[in-house]
Amino acid sequence: MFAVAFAFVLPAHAAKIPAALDPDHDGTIDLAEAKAAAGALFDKLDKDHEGTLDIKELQGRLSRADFAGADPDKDKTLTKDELLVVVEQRFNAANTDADATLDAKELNSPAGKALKKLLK
Ligand SMILES: [Ca+2]
Ligand SMILES: [Ca+2]
Ligand SMILES: [Ca+2]
Repeated sequence: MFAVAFAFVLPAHAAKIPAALDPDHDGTIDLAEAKAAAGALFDKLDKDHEGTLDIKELQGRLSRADFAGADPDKDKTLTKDELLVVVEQRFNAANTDADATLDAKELNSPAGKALKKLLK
């Protein structure tokens, strides 16, 4: 597991992290921040307040294939928990140094961009 968390390191390129994804302004995104952003987005997109999102409500944030993979119960909708699983998968895929946070460089990698697209 992670022995040390570099919580006090402020990268010079902190400005490249979208402010909405980094509420504590430490220049990195941790999983809690990514999940909080996803949760807020979910509530915003769930216009009929059913507690689920269909692929239309996601407005292109997930491809059909990714949507199908994120919907193990095949009911054609994602619950918040199902969406958060995808967020966590993309977060982990982007976090190549496994330090529990995404820095600007990781966020701008292909895996990081996939996460950003999902959280936009
Ligand atoms: Ca942060
Ligand atoms: Ca589902
Ligand atoms: Ca990292």
